[in-house]
This record gives sequence, C-alpha cells and structure tokens, in this order.
Amino acid sequence: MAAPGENLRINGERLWDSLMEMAKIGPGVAGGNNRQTVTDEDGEGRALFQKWCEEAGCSMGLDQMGNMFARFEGTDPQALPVYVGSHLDTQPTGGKYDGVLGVLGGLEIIRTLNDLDIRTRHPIVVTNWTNEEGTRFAPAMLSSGVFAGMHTQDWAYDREDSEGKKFGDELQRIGWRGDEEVGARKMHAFFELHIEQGPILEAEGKDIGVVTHGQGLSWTQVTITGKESHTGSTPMPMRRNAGLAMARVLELVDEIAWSHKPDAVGAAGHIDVYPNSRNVIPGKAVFTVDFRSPQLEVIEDMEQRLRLGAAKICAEMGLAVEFEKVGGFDPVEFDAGCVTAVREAAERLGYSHRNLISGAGHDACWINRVAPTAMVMCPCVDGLSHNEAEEISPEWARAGADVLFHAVVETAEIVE
Ligand code: HGY
Ligand code: MN
Ligand code: MN
Repeated sequence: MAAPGENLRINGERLWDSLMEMAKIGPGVAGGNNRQTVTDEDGEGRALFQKWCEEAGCSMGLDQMGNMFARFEGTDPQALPVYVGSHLDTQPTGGKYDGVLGVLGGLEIIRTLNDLDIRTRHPIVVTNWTNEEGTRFAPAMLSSGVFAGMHTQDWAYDREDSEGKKFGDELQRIGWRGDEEVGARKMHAFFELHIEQGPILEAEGKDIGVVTHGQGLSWTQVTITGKESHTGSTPMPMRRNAGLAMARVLELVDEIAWSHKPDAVGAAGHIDVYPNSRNVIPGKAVFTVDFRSPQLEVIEDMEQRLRLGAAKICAEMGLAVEFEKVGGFDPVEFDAGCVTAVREAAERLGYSHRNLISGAGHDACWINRVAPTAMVMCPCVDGLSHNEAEEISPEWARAGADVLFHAVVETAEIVE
C-alpha cells in the first residue's frame, strides 16, 4: 500500500480549537471536565460532534448502545471501513483530552482529507464509544464491550448508577439510543489515539507511544458488613467496625500490588461507608478494588490473595464479607500489522517514539478482539490524568494526530 507522503500533516490549530470547544461542554470546577456518560452534558457533546462530522461530509450511524459512527465514503463502498475513534465521556473530575483527543483526532483526519482532496479506497468511520470510563455505570468500556460480544445488551442496560438509575433508561432519556444492532458492523481495522495517562513518554522526551500491549484489569467489589452503633457509648471490644476492616483490607491491597513490583498496581477509587455519619460506627463498607498487570497470572494471584486475605481479616473481626467481580479484561496484544503502521508513520514523520504497554484500559482493548487494532499515544504533563489538571501541549496533540492520520490513511489505501 502506498504510504502518505511525509509532508502530509493534519491541521494542528484546527484540532486544538476543536478540543477547546468541546471542553466548554460539561466543564469541571478546576479547568477540566465533568461530562459523565449519558448525562445531558454527554448529549450536548454528542450533538456538537455530530454537527462537525456532518459539516465534514460524513453520514451518521447510531447503535442501540449509543455508539456513534461517522462514515466518510471511500471509492469502494463494498470495502470494509477503517474505524478510528475513542470516547467523549469523562470522569467526574476528568481532563479535557482523555478520550476526546482520539475522537476529534479521528474527525481531523476527515477534515484533512477534505482539505487535501485525498480519497481512500476503504471508507473511514470516526467513532464515539459510549461509557468508556465506567465511573457512573460500571464496568469501564461498557459499550465497546457489548460491541465485541463481552457483555449482553440487556445486562448493560440494567447497570445502575449510585442513584439507582439504569444505563438503558438514561441513554433513552438523553435521546441517543439508536436502532442499529450493536456489533453488526465489520471493520477492516481500528485505530485509537489516546494520551498516555502515565509519565514514560514525557520523562523520556518521546513524542509518540507505539502501543504494543495493554495491561489487564480486574475490578472486585467488596462488601463488608458489621454493626452500626454509637461511636461514643459502644465499648471498643463490642464494636463491629466495617470501616476499620475496610482500612485493613486496603492496606492488604497495597501490599499485594507491591509484592508484584515493578509492573502490578492496586488501589480502591470507589469507597462508600454506611451510614457515613460522624457518630455512628460504620455498619457497612462497599469498595471496588482495581488491580492491573501486564501478566494474567499476576492478576489472578492478586484477586485470589485479596479474597483469602479479606476473608481472614473479617473472620477475625466477626464481620461478614462478600465479593463481586464487576469488571475486567485480560492483558491485550495489539495487531502486529497495525502496530507496524503506527511505528512506520512515526518514523516517516520524524517523530521520536518508543514501544509502550498501556497502563489504562481503552475501547481498543475490546475492539482488538473483533478487528485488527492498534493505538497511538502522546505524552501528558507529569503523566497526570483522571484529574482536572490533565494537560498536553498542542505539539503533542498534533504529533499524535499526524501519526494517526498516516496509519489510518495508509491502511485505508490512498487512491492516487
Ligand atoms: O479505567 C481505565 O483504565 C479507563 O480510564 N477507563
Ligand atoms: Mn480514556
Ligand atoms: Mn479515562
């Protein structure tokens, strides 16, 4: 396949302006974003994305999980499209670039093809995957997971948020539940541009991460039940303190992750105690333990030691404990051909690069199960993400989108 000339570049200013425009929707309180999945703000962001795609000459598709598909025709309508995209939903204290860079980087490809009057044989489809974050409705990557056949649609529709609202109802309420069957679309390949969300590229002064693998993830929800009682008048020996047991389990989680250094990681980001009153011993604690590693056997070891260790802690304290696996996926190896297209694009464009294992989960991790898939990463300041202070430079955004452009257009076969 003919590779694009090294002089072919995207319009970095236009990409940056679009990132800043999208960031105005669902603003956070500290300069980032709170545009959580299937909220009204998510709906607003979708509408803006659709407007831009239609202005660029795309026809829009929408499936029953709200996944958005902006199709830009190729010269061969029978050819399987090359898909490119990520997610527009954010964490409650999210940044302006996590996911959004990958969706708008895909749109920038279409805008650049229009500018340069370049056509490809395969159509190109820019994609917004619903609920990648899994923060309001667990698990993460919910809709790309349904698309890849990892979850049933009914199970996904029934996921509840902390107020008991169901995902399917909220998707319907914001008016973005489409008719297309989820997963019916077939792909020639899928590419995703994403910020690294870690410190490696910036620390090494590299422009581009060529993502060869993604580490696996395990989410175990732990429920510890003790007995609510007065924090003043209940003698220490009589207490059945679910909050204390949780603290001991969280210490164990940290110890387990460190025991598999340097790659494994572990923590709990979701923590609820009940009734969460200043003068009541917590009768219940519910928290989600997030373990990750590039090795499946390490993840399995950490899960097992958590269950055994937490059960021992709770038995010694006279408390009950339950475990529920609420999310996870095995470590991922991306498609060698697509990874090579990314690496050769970085070389051709003169961007420094290095192989990378993705620390975070991405829609590409599920789509890799149904189509040849690869990811492009750019650095982020201090490796910080899932924080409103998340920041990248316009140069990093441009470099990542240039490499994405070349990998996608080469795979879609430029028509001379
Ligand atoms: O959890 C993750 O890795 C992703 O950011 N949703
Ligand atoms: Mn993301
Ligand atoms: Mn994220």
